[in-house]
Amino acid sequence: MRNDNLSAPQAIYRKDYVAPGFWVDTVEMGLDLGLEQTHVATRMTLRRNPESTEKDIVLFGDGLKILQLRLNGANLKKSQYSIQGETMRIPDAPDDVVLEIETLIQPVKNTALSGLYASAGNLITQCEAEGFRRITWFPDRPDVMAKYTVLLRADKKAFPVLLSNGNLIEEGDLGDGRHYAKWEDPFFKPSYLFAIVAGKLVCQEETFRLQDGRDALLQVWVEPGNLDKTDHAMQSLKKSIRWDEERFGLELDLDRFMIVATGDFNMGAMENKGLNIFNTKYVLANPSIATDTDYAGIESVVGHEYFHNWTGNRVTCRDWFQLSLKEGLTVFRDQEFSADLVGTATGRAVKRIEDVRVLRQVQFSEDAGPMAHPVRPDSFVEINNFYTVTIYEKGSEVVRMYYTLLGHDGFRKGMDLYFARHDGQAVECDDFRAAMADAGGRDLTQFERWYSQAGTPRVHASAVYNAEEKTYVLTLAQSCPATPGQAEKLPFHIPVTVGLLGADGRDLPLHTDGAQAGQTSVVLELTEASQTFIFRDVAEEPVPSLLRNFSAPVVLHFDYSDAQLAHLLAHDSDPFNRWEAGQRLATRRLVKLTQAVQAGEALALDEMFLEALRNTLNDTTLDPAFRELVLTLPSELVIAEEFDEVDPQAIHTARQFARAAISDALRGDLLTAYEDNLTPGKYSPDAESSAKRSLKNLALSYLADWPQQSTFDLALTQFNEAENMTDRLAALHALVNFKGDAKQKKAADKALAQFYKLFSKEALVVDKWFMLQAVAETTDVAKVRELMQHPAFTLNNPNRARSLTFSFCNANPSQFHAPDGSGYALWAELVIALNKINPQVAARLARSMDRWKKYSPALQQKMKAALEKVAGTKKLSKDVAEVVTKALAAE
Ligand code: B3K
Ligand code: ZN
Repeated sequence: MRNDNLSAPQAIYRKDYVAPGFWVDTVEMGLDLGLEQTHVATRMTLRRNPESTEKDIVLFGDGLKILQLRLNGANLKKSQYSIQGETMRIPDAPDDVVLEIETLIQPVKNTALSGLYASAGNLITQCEAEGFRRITWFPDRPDVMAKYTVLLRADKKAFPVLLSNGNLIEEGDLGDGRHYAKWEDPFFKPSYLFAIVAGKLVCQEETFRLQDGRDALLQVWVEPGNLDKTDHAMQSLKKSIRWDEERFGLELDLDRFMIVATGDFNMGAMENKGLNIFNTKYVLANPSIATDTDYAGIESVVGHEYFHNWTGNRVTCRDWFQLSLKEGLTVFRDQEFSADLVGTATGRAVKRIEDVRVLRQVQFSEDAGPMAHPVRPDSFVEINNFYTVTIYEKGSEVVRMYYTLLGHDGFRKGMDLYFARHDGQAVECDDFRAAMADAGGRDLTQFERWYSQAGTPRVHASAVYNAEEKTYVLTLAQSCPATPGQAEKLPFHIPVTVGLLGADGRDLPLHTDGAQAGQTSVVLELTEASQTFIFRDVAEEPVPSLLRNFSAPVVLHFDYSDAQLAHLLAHDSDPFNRWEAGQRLATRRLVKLTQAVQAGEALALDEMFLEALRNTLNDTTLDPAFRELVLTLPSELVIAEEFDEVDPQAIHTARQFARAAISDALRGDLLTAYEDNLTPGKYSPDAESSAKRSLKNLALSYLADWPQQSTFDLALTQFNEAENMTDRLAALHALVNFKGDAKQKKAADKALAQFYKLFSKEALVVDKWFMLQAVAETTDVAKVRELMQHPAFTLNNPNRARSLTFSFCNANPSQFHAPDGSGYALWAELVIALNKINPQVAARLARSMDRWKKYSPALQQKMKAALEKVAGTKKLSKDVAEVVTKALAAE
């Protein structure tokens, strides 16, 4: 875990993969559970793998006290094995081995929240990626799949509930106030899917009839007091099970499926076989504490973890370089699940736009920075640093491209073939690609480059219309910027979905290779550096709608005029590109405004743009959620990507100016939108009412950007009268960011204090309270430091740490990048403090400095100093060391 020699964090390479020397068939574990101390006895049967070049038994362990080590019944002497770092080697073992190991661990001291740890007096595990080795010595690698039986013993009062993977086969009393439970998982699984939970928990449970007629017991376990917040998670679980049956023909393979919520968790959730463990953030909801976004997040994460049961658990990864095999595919599946649940075409588009926004904002930036890596990386120092937006979100885009290339039915055939071939195996990304290629009868050899080449490809489109010949000739050229360790890139296989719009805004019929009669969208396959596509019988000069539905994760350039973009925004039959046209119009203006701010020139927003926004806002035939997306300006981070040298304050000033100008020009329209989209009555998180709230609250936030007493009153009334968290939080946001007078400021502070008082017992709401302040325009470094002194703040809890400090460093750029470097100094202190507590969380925060080379020389110098300060810290975890070393190596 620790790495004192920063100059050379040890990387491991994909090319060095060697199959395990021994397979493990069965694992029996007995755990005597205690917070201070847990005793772990493991008995495993191993069998030599004759196909491996590895001859030793190789086990991994981290921070374990060994009490006993026996091989085939005899104690192993110190001379019979060696331990180096986390690796134990036992040479000269017979072909069939029974290993018995006893270890002692201390859950309360485990602040890294990996392995077995304590949370609110309960015991919880997190084993992915390499946490199992913090419980016992084991061949802790995903290609070693075994059957587990787990016996849990504990004090009845302290740990009335004892859970593990699979089925409960026995439970009973041990006397002395102790009891036991025995669990058996009938499926072979890798150690990273092992889980136990013990403690004071209560559950909501339900029997659910599966499509094949079996009944499954579904349970959602929470701390007492939270039982009234489990309904939405349970509903989401049932929808997930049904959806996987219907869409992919995949059944739940267990009689029992459990979800457990914990407030101390490094990430969102974990797909342990039959015993999913979740961050409370993705389980607990009721209208007064959770927003529409929270409700949607719960549905999608519950789905995601459930879908892993097939894509991840039944078919798992050969090694961690293949992580996207399960993550990219499962993200694609959860995105489709959410889209299918909404059902409507615009509903799907709204979901698509939201997903692409995340991709562009975070993944494109990762792909352009020092941590850029392919979807299937070739090396890493710390695997936990590779649970990235590239593996997850870009990985999902790669899966979506198969879907685009093969079509709905073709993709399903590919999935069926993948499971037919690989159920019960640990495989590679190439195996998934082969299943898709074979099922679809397609050559997908070149498609492999999406897995091996990092960086975001650029596609330059240009077109010539020949009025006499009625041809439209579209040329697509691709390139990809260099990334660390990868200077040269070869052409990708890029599906580019294209349509052509006539002057009346309607789609023109397409006559081109591959297009059927009547088709108005066609998937062009760009495989060369440059390719030309000819459309015939094109009656008039069209406006091209390119990369419809964002058919590939690329940056597309086309020299659109403003008029063409306005035309697309008003008419494109592809809702994604309609939105995209609006974003292009906005980005153009925000870049110009930023330059004007820098040059000290007067700022203005043109009527044409305002008119386009006004028309969209007032078009009540459009889904309110879609209008909200069009009216939302590109974020400061997205605007920053347009510049070689980023000026965060100028971008902020420019964007704020644009917001105020829109507020001023569209005032009446915004008020109407506000009034028209009220959702009186009982709260429901359904798509229709949450869409209305999103537009209404966007209108409110715009209105508040052109400060008037009436708007302040509107926000205050909404805050006081809100019957759900979505409206209350949006109102508080408007109040806190209101550029008002002293009296209004006082009233806003009062609301903030009231909010805290009202919800001080709800950890997830207190997180929101910190976050709202972290991203407020006026929150500077000093204010963050003040908030860090608040009694409710702690770095020990990942959600709390993220709510204030991560939000500030990542989502308040104009304050974080204060010219005096105070934000960077704070960042360094935080990373160093977190490094001692929780390396995974520390390494995430360390990523805030990734793009330091994009700032002015003066800022760069200060950022470099902060990075060096962290890099020079003693006992730096390899998690943090990898991130800062790579950042410092950036050119
Ligand atoms: N597979 C887990 C992530 C584990 C992260 C380990 N550092 C959650 C998920 O992707 O579903
Ligand atoms: Zn996942």
